[in-house]
Amino acid sequence: MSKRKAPQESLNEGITDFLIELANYERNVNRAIHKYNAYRKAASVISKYPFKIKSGAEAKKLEGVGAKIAEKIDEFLATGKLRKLENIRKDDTSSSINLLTRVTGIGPAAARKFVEEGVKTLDDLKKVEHKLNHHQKIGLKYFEDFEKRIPREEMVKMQKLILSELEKLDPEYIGTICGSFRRGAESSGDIDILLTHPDYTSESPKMPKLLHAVVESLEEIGFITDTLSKGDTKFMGVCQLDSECSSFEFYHRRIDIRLIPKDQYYCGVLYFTGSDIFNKNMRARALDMGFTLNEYSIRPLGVTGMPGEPLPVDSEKDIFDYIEWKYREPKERSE
Ligand code: DCP
Ligand code: MG
Repeated sequence: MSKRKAPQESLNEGITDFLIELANYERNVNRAIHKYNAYRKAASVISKYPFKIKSGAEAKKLEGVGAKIAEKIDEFLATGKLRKLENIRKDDTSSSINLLTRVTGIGPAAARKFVEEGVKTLDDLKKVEHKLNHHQKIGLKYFEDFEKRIPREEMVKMQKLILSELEKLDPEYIGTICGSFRRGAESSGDIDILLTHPDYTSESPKMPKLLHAVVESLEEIGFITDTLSKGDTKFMGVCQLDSECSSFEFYHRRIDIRLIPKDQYYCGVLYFTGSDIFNKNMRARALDMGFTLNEYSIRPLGVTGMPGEPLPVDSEKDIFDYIEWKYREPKERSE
């Protein structure tokens, strides 16, 4: 999961920008995840609205924009700013917490704790490096790199390299680069790889070797440079393309690799392709049609509301078919 989201471009960028800033404030400083979701949702519908918004009332007609957000839009349209945001930006504690949560490995709770101890800047963090765990140390070391979006061209290079390593190790591996890249984004925040193998299913014993062999070979060729965490089914780390053939030094990038049983693979691919808003809508549709859908499986709901056994899934399309939705290409899954 990447921490930096692509800025939304739209006719109403001023509005969507302030909504996203408020969303981050609610999540990082107040740990109010519902408010965070509400602001994100409003920003998302407004970013798709094809007209320049002229009043809060106009925006309020959109789903997900309520009275309070409409009021803020009116204030912003009238004055070009928002008192609430001005105050938040002025508030030393809030802005320090916001900054520290940009370091991977530091969540809202850890950020608050650091700030309460007087650790408020990246320089402060460097001074208390002994208090950071391994993940946080790496997050601090590559702070600038991880803030940079990855151009699609570079994503394509990394895809080629990763898939060719898989092929060399065992042609039966199936790998998919998911996330915004799969949706066709011009830039991505990180690399999300899903991995499976026909020998590995949810009935078979765990097969961590399948994951570790891939990680080790990517380390050997110098592509994976650091490990944040490595379990039986999930690797989180850092990678960097070789700069040998170009004068340009590539940035370090965040990479996650997940090993998924074959029978759960396409529910995983669907989930990790996103977008998160599309996923929410698809889960809601599944519920309406009497199914429960998550990153592992789709299961029918019985009359009592108890989920039954997972349904067989051999492609993403199978999942769309169960809920009687027309298949949507990844590019068409922004919401
Ligand atoms: N996801 C989700 N709900 C979450 C987090 C993630 O449904 N709360 C899914 C949808 C995302 C995918 O996982 O598309 C990958 O998460 P990222 O945070 O990496 O999101 P993207 O890849 O879409 O964007 P970015 O380009 O910023 O990495
Ligand atoms: Mg991503």
